[in-house]
Amino acid sequence: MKTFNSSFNRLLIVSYRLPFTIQQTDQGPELLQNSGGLVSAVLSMAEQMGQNQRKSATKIHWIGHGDSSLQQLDSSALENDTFVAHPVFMDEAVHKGFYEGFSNDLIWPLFHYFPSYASFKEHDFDCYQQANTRFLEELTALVEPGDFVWIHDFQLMLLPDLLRQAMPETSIGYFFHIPFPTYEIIKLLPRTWRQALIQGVLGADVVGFHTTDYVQHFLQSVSEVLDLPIIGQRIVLPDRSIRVNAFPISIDFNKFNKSGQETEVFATQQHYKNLLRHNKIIFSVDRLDYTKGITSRLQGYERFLIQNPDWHDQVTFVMTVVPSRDKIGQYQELKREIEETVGRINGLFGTIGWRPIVYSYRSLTFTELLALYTACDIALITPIRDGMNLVCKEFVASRHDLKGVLILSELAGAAQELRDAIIINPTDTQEVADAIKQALLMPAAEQEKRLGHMRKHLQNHNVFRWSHDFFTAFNDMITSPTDLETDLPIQPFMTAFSDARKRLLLVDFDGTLAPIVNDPADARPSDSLQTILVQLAESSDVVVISGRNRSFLEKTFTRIPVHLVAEHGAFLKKPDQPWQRLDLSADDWVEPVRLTMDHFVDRFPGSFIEGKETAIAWHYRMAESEEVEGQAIDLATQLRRVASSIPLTVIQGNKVVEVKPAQHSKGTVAQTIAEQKPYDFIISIGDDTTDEDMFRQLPNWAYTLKVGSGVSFARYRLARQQDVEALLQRMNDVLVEA
Ligand code: GDG
Repeated sequence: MKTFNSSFNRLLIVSYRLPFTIQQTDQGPELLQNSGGLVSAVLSMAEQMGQNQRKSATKIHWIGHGDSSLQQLDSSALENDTFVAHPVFMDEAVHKGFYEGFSNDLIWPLFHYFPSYASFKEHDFDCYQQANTRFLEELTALVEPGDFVWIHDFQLMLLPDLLRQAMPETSIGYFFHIPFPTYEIIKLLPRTWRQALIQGVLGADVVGFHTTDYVQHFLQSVSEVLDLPIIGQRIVLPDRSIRVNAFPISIDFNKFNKSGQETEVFATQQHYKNLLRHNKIIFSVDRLDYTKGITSRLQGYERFLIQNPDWHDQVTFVMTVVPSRDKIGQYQELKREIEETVGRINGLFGTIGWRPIVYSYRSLTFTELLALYTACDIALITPIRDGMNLVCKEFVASRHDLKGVLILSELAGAAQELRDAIIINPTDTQEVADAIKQALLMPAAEQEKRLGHMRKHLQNHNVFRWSHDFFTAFNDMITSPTDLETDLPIQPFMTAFSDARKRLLLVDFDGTLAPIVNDPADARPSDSLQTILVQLAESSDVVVISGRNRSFLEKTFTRIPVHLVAEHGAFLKKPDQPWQRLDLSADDWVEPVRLTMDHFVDRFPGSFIEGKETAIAWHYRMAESEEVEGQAIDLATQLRRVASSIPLTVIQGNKVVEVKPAQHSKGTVAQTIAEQKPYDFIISIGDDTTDEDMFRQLPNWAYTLKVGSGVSFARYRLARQQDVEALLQRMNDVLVEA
């Protein structure tokens, strides 16, 4: 394994909950760290960072919400040899709206695909913003140059960007522990909220999710909500990019493997087995939550009992529900429903000597938990939705005896990894019933084989690997920033370019060779790009293919020996030759179109009409009205009606609506040029809708590249306009070196 670059100064973890308890000792209160997976992962990560944990300067700092009981404590009580806890205090009402409201009553149900449970309250969003800002205040007082800040979970989605704005140079990681749902769900959030949440996350340098599905959902939302270019798994901003990846969280395998063999665990396990008269044991443990599928699990078990009377009195379902949020109506209702169902099933099937379900509503000690993991014959894990689910991984790791069967819902993130479980859909009660029967009858050799595979996987993919992989991704990201954001396979592309005998470069102008500017008259390629074009033109046919008129292009490229195509293919000019007119259509359509456009100029100050020789365009980049984008669509629709009787094309471009004869397009002209010589290398680059004609009509072996975001026919993508220059520069360098 590659070791983590120790160039970071300190590690700062930010999560809603602080993983500590304060223990009263003779010396006063002491900070005791809990033994959760995240704490173990963080400790191992600190080791990778080469921190000397004995030196107070390099302790791990953990920032999390602090309840009022911590407020009275002296700061020395919030520190031990390894950690310094930084409680974030906030107004009780703000905390309620932030945590109970926006986090637990909106994001939690929505992101677990329970939209009908989601409550959309503006006040809660205000509190969420305020609470994230409170976390920021704590961080800004603490963060020093060279620190690494790792932010966790859905309560703090705004924090990465808040921190980025306040301290732009900070190294920020973000990990999301719950599912990231499809865009159809994200769309249910008010526009400004969804923008704020996604923008918020993008403050990080690396964003991690449990599964590739969640990664894909997130990337789609980024593209839909913020319209940003995505290259592979990188989201590209003008000045930096963000890496998005799947990092499936895991457990400390050795801890569970070892604990499963401890004497105390073994004794408790034997005790349980005796109590249950050596019946087969089915086990489940979950926090009380509607996402966990507890009632459908009970229904599946009931169906199994109905269909398999021979198993009555032979099997016991030990079901533990851990108390959670039971002051809230919805959770009380769920608890009532669970308890009613348990009562009904026990009443229906139970006998004096046999209770089909042993139900408890409490939390288990670690020893009890391990005893049940190792005592049971079946672990029945059936969430309706779960980001990952660690219980199933812990069960597998505890089974050093290679006995037992895991039944796992396909809707838990863990199902992507634990393929040797019996995978079920929790709402299909027949499938659950069948799975229980299959598990009870599974031969020992098969149990061994399945558990063996899963244990091997978890041994290799433990929680230390999880944090290590996250940091490796982070390190790669910051140590090798790229000046060229593209998914083009650079090496083979450059070889094809330098080996070619006849090369053709077809390049759009606005948004491709020149950045988009407010006044179209001001657009020009940078001086360095002009030099590159001059050099490339020595070895290749370079064609600037634009919607601009002849005079603008001629003036802009006076001293550069490139071919010029004006007005989307209406005119062509070879270097040192006069213009050729390719468009021969009549222009009697122009006046009615101009009249329609005139109304829009009147309505939107700042917009104007550009009359070309063969086309007419309405530009509205400088119109400030909010409704202009919608009105541009209306104009295009009206013009299409006019165009239906004459062969015209209406183009909706970047802040422009343009009408031109349908006879020619960038596609027809690109095709004509490409066929004029025996080219063995063709590249075409463009950013706008009109460039799509070019991408579509060139031979399929041509390299077609779309600049920026949006769907495209192009085979590859360049993220930003500045990447065009970077690519052309590299192409030029290859020829110089050859
Ligand atoms: C989020 C995501 C994702 C449970 N009951 C008892 C007990 N536990 C321990 C288990 C396990 C942990 O709690 C539960 O882990 P989960 O993975 O199920 O869920 P969360 O941590 O609540 O939530 C989830 C996770 O983050 C990690 O990214 O997997 O999808 O929702 O470790 O052992 N421990 C003891 N007694 C109990 O009664 N001692």
